[in-house]
Amino acid sequence: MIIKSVKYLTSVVNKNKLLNDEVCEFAFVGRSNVGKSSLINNLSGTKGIAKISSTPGATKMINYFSINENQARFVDLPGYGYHKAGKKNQNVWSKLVEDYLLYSSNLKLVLFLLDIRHKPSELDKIMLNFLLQTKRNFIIVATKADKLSKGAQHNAVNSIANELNLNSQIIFAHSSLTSQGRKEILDYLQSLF
Ligand SMILES: Nc1nc2c(ncn2[C@@H]2O[C@H](COP(=O)(O)OP(=O)(O)OP(=O)(O)O)[C@@H](O)[C@H]2O)c(=O)[nH]1
Ligand SMILES: [Mg+2]
Repeated sequence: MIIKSVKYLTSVVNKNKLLNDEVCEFAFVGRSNVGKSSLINNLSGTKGIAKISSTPGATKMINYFSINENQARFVDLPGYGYHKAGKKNQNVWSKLVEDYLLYSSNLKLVLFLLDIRHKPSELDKIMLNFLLQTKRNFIIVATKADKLSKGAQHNAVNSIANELNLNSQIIFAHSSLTSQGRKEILDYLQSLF
């Protein structure tokens, strides 16, 4: 997929406001801080379109971005798994993410992000099962690949595949710093049209 333009469209906090038209959507799911907004910016080739924060839990709304004047949309979903000190169970799982995955009629593919350096958490596994239950199409993006050598990346991708019982073919190692994996992911998105 060649991205010529990306524009912020709107943000919603309620399932009744989900966009509902003919445009296909690619949604980004993963724990807080895993690199969802950075991946959107990197794929877009525009720095700073999606807000990046070093504070976990920064994205609390569903943010929609229009690609190539509505050829498709990127959907930045709130991250999960963030405990604010003293506020137990706050934001562990946003109902909004669940609602989007259950009810969006536009969703074509979920890009499910996992940090390449870490074993998937219990919440990651719950999310994976949720995606399998809802029968949503997904790929795994193993983020922050620049933090590992090429050899270590290969091992990490295989261990994520083993841990989650998935084919390593659907796991894309990616770095928002070096753009490693960007072309492969965009080619995959293109193949869905
Ligand atoms: N080294 C490296 N750092 C990254 C990469 N992607 C993201 N980061 C850093 O990880 C932190 C979180 O990135 P975000 O893109 O804001 O993460 P997010 O998943 O959108 O986080 P929430 O909106 O809180 O759910 C930031 O400090 C980024 O600079 C990457 O590919 N490589
Ligand atoms: Mg974000």
